[in-house]
Amino acid sequence: MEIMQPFKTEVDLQTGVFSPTRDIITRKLSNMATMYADVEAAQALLDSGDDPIIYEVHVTELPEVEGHILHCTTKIYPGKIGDEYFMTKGHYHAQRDQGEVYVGLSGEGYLVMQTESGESSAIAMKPGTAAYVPPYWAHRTINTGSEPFVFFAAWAGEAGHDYGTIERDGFRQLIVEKDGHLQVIDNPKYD
Ligand code: PAN
Ligand code: ZN
Repeated sequence: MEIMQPFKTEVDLQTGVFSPTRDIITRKLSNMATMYADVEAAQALLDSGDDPIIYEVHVTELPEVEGHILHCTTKIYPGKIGDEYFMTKGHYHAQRDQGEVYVGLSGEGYLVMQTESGESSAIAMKPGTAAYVPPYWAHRTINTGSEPFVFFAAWAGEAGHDYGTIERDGFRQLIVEKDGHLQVIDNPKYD
């Protein structure tokens, strides 16, 4: 591996914005409409001409190879599709034996995880929460508050991302608001 020069990024702890500006990935509802449990509600919103930004990811550009530590901030906007809060797509790491660390910066949310052998976990996050995604756990974050939920993440360069498994199967647990209360429920479409 070549010697790289050290560098730093100033992170706005409220918004997650990187300075100097790095790459920004924007995910709109149209990029993930079928991932919400209430597909009809998602489609109705799109049909009305509304395609809200669900989340943005500010990423450092680093080689995706062993030895490097990739890092980014994610800002999930507040909102719901049907009863389900705005969330990330979620993924397994392509190399399943690679973990990750998340640190809550602002707002509040949940980190939902699951393994391919049937385990599930839902961890509440707030500013200052360092949450660990161990190897083999798929992970998705959800904004359960009324302000943007912002967190920092760091993971191994060789981990890679497998979105297809979650796009096909979804998550076992959903984070929804029912009767004005947050609930962690079983996904009726998961089998
Ligand atoms: C995070 C996620 C980020 C966006 O950096 O990539 O929060 O979520 P999706 O990748 O599921 O769209 C991470 O887990 N990296 O490995
Ligand atoms: Zn990850």
